[in-house]
Order: sequence, then C-alpha cells, then structure tokens
Amino acid sequence: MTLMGLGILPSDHPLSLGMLGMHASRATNLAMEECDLLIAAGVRFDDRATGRISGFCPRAKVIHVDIDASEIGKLRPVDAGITGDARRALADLLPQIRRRDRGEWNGCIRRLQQDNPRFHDQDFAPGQPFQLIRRVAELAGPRALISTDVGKHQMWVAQAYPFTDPRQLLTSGGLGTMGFGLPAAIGAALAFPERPVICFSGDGSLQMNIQELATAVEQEVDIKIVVLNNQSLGLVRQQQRLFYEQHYFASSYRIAVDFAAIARGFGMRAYDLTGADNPDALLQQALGQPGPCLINVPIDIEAEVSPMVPPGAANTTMIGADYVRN
Ligand SMILES: Cc1ncc(C[n+]2csc(CCOP(=O)(O)OP(=O)(O)O)c2C)c(N)n1
Repeated sequence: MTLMGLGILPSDHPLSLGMLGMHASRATNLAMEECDLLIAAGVRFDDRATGRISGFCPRAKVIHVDIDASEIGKLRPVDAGITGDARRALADLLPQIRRRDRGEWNGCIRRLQQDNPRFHDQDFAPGQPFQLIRRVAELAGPRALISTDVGKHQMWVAQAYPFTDPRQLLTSGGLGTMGFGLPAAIGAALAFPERPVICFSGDGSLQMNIQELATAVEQEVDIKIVVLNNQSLGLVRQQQRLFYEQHYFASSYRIAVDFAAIARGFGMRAYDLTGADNPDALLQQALGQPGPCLINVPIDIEAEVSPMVPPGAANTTMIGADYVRN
C-alpha cells in the first residue's frame, strides 16, 4: 500500500505488506524488487513510494489502473493501462484470472519477512513512539479516525498504527503540508461525531495551525491531539544527521514550548506526560473523556524513522538508524 492507501487491507491481514517506499519495512521493498507483475490501482508512482523510478520493480510487468488517463504511463512505462474506476476495473479483471496456488510466492514473502522483521522489541520500549502509537490505538479502538501532521510522527504512525479500514487515515501525502492534522481532525469529528478522532501531531507541525485549537473548543469536537514532542523539526534534523554530516541548522527548538498550557489557554483540557509517574493512567484519562483534549508526549530527539531510502536512490538501498555518511 502507498501512504494514502493504508487501511485498504487490514494491517494484520496475512497478505498485507504494509507501506512501500522511502520508509517501508525492508521486506516490503525487497518483495517489490522480486515481483513479476504489479497491478497498480489508483496510484501515481510518487517518488516517496518508488524511489529512483528506473530501479522500481525492475522485473515486473505493470498493469496501471487509474481514473485519470493522464496518469497512465506518466512516470513508469506500463504494459497495460486501464482508465476507469479502480473497483470496477478490478471486478472486471477478476473473472479473467485463473485461480492458482501461490504458495511459492507467499513463502518467498514470508521468508523475506522473517529475515527482515518489521519491528524489534526495543522499538516498543517505553518512551519510544511505536509503543505510544500502539497504546493509543488500543485505547481508541478500531473505529477511530486518525489524522496526522507531517514529519517523523507521520511516518511512525504509518508504520505502526494498526489500520483496519480504508480512509481511516487522513494525512497530507502529496504536498506534505505541516498544519494539516488539526483541521483535518476537526473536519473528521464534525463529519463523524460518533467516532473517536485522534490527531497525531509534531511540536513543529502543530504550530502551523495552532489557532484552530479555538475552533475545536468552540465546536466542542471530540478530538484528541497527541503531540509527539521531540523539541525539533525531526524529519529535517534526521536528514541533516544522515546526509549533511550532522550540521544541525534551524531544526531544533531551544525553547521547550508548554503545549498543554497553550491548549488550556484556549479552554481545552490538556495533559502532559512529561515526568508523569504513571503515563499510561494519564493517557487513559485523557482519551477516556469526551470533548477536545491535547496530550503532550515527550519523545527522544534522537528517535529516528527507520529504515530510510535516501532521496534519489533505489528502494533496495535502505539505510538504518545507525547509518551516518561521513
Ligand atoms: C508547511 C511546511 N513547511 C515545511 C515543511 C518541510 N518539513 C517536512 S517535515 C518537517 C518537520 C516537521 O516537524 P514536526 O512537526 O515537529 O514533526 P517531527 O518530524 O519532529 O515528528 C518540515 C519542516 C513542510 N512539509 N510543510
């Protein structure tokens, strides 16, 4: 799945490979490398998904289905292009396909997944983003709608949130506009007042549209804003570490902004897990009551999104958190 497609298959479905591309798990990108037929439905071969396009799915024939004819063959030559509604196109294709045992291919994918596990135990240590994201998911339940801002927190959510439904994730994947998350969450809560809505934001992104805290309070929307606060523009800082010899510039905040105090200033309920004796109890309390609420969560500034395909490289070039180019 692309970032925008997450949820079309439940993340724990045996055939789900998760997200492909720049921050995919290794097994996913390696499986794409192996595949000999790619049916690409409703996607546009964005570089975050494909990496260097000439190295993307090099062995595959491509069937591209898209409602917009100008997308077909725009970036990746195709062997068959189908212009139309993806659901109808796939339904029409189905009777043409002979049922075949795909044990060998599924076995190959399982081996890739065993050799390259998606997560490691230490990823779920207390204070690490994955642990928090999974716990929020447990508490929010499967009906929750999720919005994100743009940055590391967005990628962590894409990697670790157990999505089960199409359109469950509202995220800015094309332009990647910081400031998207809070207004998107307000919109989701107005459209689906009976569903829990969680906005995962960063301490940078939240400041792009922080005035909308007032709208959330005025409208009494049931949204929970979880600020993964690493006191930095984390994704920028990560690129400075990996590709610019740790020349950190304008990517960290020297002032520790008190987001809970700001939210309270807007009349919003707020919690801060910093230094809490029992952060889990506080989280439960925060998520358990109706109405808008902000939860500030301290995150290690060094926690990184891993693996990462360097911009312009093929998706098989995946570097880990321990990589530094000197
Ligand atoms: C409006 C806007 N400005 C700049 C960028 C470039 N950019 C992408 S991620 C990022 C850092 C985001 O920081 P934060 O919201 O704190 O999230 P983190 O990466 O730390 O999780 C920046 C500056 C952007 N995507 N959108």
